[in-house]
Amino acid sequence: MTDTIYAAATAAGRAAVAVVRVSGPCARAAVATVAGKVPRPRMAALRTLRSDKGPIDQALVLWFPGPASYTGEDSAEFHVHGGPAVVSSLLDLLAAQDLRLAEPGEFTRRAFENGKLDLAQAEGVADLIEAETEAQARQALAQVEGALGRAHQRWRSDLIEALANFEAAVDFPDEEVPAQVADRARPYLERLIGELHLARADVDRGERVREGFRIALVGAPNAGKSTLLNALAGREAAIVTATPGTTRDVIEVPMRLAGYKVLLADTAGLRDTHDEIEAEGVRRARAWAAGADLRIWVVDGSSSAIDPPPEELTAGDFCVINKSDLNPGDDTGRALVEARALELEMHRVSAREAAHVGVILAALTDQVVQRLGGAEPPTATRLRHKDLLAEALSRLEHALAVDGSPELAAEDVRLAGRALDRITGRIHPDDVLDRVFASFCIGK
Ligand SMILES: Nc1nc2c(ncn2[C@@H]2O[C@H](COP(=O)(O)OP(=O)(O)O)[C@@H](O)[C@H]2O)c(=O)[nH]1
Ligand SMILES: [Mg+2]
Repeated sequence: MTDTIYAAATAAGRAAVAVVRVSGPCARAAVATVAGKVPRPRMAALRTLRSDKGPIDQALVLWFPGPASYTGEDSAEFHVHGGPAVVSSLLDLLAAQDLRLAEPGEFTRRAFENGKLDLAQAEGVADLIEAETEAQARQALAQVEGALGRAHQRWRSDLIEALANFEAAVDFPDEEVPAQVADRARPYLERLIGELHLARADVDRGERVREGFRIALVGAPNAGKSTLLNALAGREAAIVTATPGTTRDVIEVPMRLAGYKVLLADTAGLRDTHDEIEAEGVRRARAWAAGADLRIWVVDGSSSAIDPPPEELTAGDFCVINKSDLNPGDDTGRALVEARALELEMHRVSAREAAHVGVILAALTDQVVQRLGGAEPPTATRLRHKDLLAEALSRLEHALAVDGSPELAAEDVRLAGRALDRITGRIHPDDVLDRVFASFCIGK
């Protein structure tokens, strides 16, 4: 028989209310022992919780008989006063019965195993708990509501049509007809391949929304990168000095722009150096910049010797000519020409002027919204999804390519279907499940 599990669903510490949940075959007995009369299903009831030493608390008790519960099993919730002593007395009381403390994510894992949600929805639950920004929450909620599962249903019906045609071709006795029958699979495969390509491309957007859009400040020492970072972040996150080579580590500052999570990074000034520590800083700066979604090349507009643009820059990145409060240096014109050739978005500012910094902030916000926004949140949002989409795509493209052999094509389509099934967990290797649910907190 399955264990009955319990855990605090709310974070530890002092709070107005804490929620303790129980799920499994002994849930009803646990409620009866702790709270006396079991409340009517799904109706909150005020009960005094008691141990054999006396009353513990007055609590709201909810009883959810399975299968119409979150986990699909008999479950219950105790809403108690959120003091650490009350919560720990209740947990002790449950432990003294035949109940076991839940593993991280075990409630949701049971919900998955009882068919209450698919694996992508369970991942959405974890993302919703982690969500710090509106965009993250919107995307996670779409996933909890089964957006990926619905896409999977559509993909499956195309797969089944294609497979049926290949199999009919295999079974055809007449030598001439199979090719024509197999040809009927083609439009289904082509449509499916198109959709999977779109979904795979969208994973990058989904990942950025989840993990944060990465913006790197790069440029020569003393250009004003740290000053600009502090001004954009609205706090002194990085040290600013007149000594070139002050910033050595990558300093990441999380920000929120238009409801999206953004990571803004200050990096070591790019220059050749014999200082071992600074050289490592330059290496890290370049690596971070190369992996970023947007780079801001900061140039000291008062300098008479400006280094050529860093190699990591790509079209659409920003070029900020800084220190506009000082006289322009002899080299500024050349930097402008080079930036234009690279199709960078140009801004001439002083990082010390709040109004100028506001302009940069607005321009960055535009970029983030342009690149991450969209009418619909992305359906596939994780590397796990992307890998499986890529596997399905390569099978399907192979199926289209193996001309004249419906047997081989049918096998490819079947393997593609298996890859897609693993996205929603219709087929679920245990190690994948362990990994997905291990990222949860206890009590969810
Ligand atoms: N006049 C002027 N000085 C600036 C401006 N921005 C930064 N600085 C100064 O330039 C020096 C180097 O700035 P810092 O932010 O440490 O440059 P980093 O090496 O690129 O991080 C510091 O003394 C700053 O105060 C600006 O817009 N105008
Ligand atoms: Mg610096």
